[in-house]
Amino acid sequence: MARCVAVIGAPGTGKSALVDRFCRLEGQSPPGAAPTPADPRVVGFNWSGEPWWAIDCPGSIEFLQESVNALTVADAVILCVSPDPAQAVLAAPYLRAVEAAGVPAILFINRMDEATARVRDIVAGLQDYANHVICLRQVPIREGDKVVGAVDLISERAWKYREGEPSALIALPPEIEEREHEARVELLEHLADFDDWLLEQIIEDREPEGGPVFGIAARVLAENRVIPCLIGSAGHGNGIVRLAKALRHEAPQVEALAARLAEGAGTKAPLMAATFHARHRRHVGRTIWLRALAEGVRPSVMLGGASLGSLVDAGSDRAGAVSEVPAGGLAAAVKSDHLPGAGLLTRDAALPPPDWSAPAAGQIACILAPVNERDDVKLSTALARIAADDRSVHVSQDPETGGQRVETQGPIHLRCLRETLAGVFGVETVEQPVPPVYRETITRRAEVHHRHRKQTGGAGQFADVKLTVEPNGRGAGFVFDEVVKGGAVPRNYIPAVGAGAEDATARGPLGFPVVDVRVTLTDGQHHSVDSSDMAFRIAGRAGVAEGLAQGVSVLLQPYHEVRFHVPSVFSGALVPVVSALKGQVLGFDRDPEAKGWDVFRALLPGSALGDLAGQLRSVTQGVGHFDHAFDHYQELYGKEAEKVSAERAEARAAH
Ligand SMILES: Nc1nc2c(ncn2[C@@H]2O[C@H](COP(=O)(O)OP(=O)(O)OP(=O)(O)O)[C@@H](O)[C@H]2O)c(=O)[nH]1
Ligand SMILES: [Mg+2]
Repeated sequence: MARCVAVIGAPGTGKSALVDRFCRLEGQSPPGAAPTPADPRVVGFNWSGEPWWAIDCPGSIEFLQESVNALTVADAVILCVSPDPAQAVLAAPYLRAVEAAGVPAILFINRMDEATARVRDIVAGLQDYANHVICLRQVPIREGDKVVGAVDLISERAWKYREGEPSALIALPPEIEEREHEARVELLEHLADFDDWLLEQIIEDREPEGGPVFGIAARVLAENRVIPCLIGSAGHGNGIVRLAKALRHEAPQVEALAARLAEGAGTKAPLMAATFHARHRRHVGRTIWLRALAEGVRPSVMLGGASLGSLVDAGSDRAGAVSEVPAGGLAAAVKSDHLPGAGLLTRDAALPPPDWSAPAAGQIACILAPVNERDDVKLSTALARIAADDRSVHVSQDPETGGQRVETQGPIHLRCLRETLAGVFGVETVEQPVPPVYRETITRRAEVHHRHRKQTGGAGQFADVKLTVEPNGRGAGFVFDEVVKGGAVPRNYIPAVGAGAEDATARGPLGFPVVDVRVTLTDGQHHSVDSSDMAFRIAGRAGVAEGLAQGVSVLLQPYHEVRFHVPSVFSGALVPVVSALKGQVLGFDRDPEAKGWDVFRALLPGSALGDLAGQLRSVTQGVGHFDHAFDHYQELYGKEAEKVSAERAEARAAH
């Protein structure tokens, strides 16, 4: 039965080089690069008489969702890391995703040809970000500074690396015996935490044999108890066979994945398949990548509530049709628009993907407008289709401008999205900044008297109102009230005055919507023939507009509560970032959901959100992210306020 491994990790850690090596294990030539930086590369290969699939995920943190999606369909994951302990933090987002997913994971310290640090220090650096114990399974053999081979700590066999070829078995070099013994004891102790037999052997001071220990290692990985760590160099082809053997013996079969997914989804109906990627192409339409979790996935069967279209090879999706995907196999579906880009499929329904795979909040926002105005509808349709498949894109209508507000994970993600819009959907776009949502209010109470009277031809219009317009508490919004006595304004007209008052708050003297104002109708007059709802509404609006003009306006700027999710080592570095943006630090706590991470909370003015992703990434080596929610409005005075008001006036004059 085919098994599937997701290969994830920070950029340049050698994921693609490793997957190429897997292909070459049995002489297959590796396929070319993924079509775009946003796409995973899906590669099928054979190994020891068994079919395998590797999902070579993009490394950029902006496409982390692709790695997360791949975790939903993988039997095991290989997390590639650099041998530099200073870069351990770059693996933190991936360790976080792996632990949230509960998928068996193997760490692969790649680029050992460049390693200068001790392997135990590299592992210690990574351990800061993992709740699972990371178990070193090999120790390197060094000649001078150079790593020339490795010892397997279970079999206690030593291997000398050979350039681009399988390593040669050698006798255990005497100088490494002590280190080997120490590391082996540590490994066995970790494994013994999950195996009574092994614990007994250790207590009785017996040397356990390799065979049973390999069996324990396989079970412990399948049960997701520890994260084993292997070492090598994809670039030089070293340690690859050992890693591939670990996969072959230790990665669970697809039934384990199907059971885990079904339990998470709480479904009784058998899961037939899971989808993990979608791509739109001009003329071809939409292609969806899936993994069969059971037998019986073939064209025209019921899958996900409708008939499945055709299937093509998952690796070279231009190649021939596939008539059946065996359980565990991958394929790409075309003409199956009912399938979600990521989801779990029974025969009759498409269920949502697991909760732990939920997307991150958008990190940068802009408004996308079509270059050609006629493409308005086309743009919104295309954006809706893209966002349905890529959950890390968030599209909404901007309440201020009515335009298409698009939030992505960063500038490369946005560029890829715009290329898809242009190349696939034929919509060229321009990027516009999201205007900050300023508001205004008044600081002084005003009393106004407004009479609306019109005598044109037939029926006239008459309404007379006396109003107080006064500041309301911050955040209390707009309130309309009345204290009219003796029917001076008949009851049935009062709601019209209120509606008119509210109309007037749509735009205040500074040009922004008015909030936190209380309007009270105190008195007035009516006419038995000429008064109407309309007349009172007009009077209410004009009266409140006058009151606002007298009330001394101030600008209000929005403040958001921002939650930064960062490895704890960076929390201190956020303090100056928040101060420079005129924000206020609220505090930080350990993130209960991710080892080694903090949630750092701050209040920041809305105008700071635009550049926040860039600043956050520069102080967290690219790995931090944030989410935010509107918190409150706060007065803005002085030069800044003048600048905003002047810009608003200019914008209105231009329209
Ligand atoms: N020295 C050395 N270089 C390596 C090794 N593995 C990969 N490389 C090189 O590192 C660079 C990046 O390797 P890739 O395989 O493209 O890395 P990746 O993780 O797929 O990168 P992204 O897909 O961009 O995230 C390439 O130039 C590789 O040739 C290795 O073991 N040793
Ligand atoms: Mg790559």
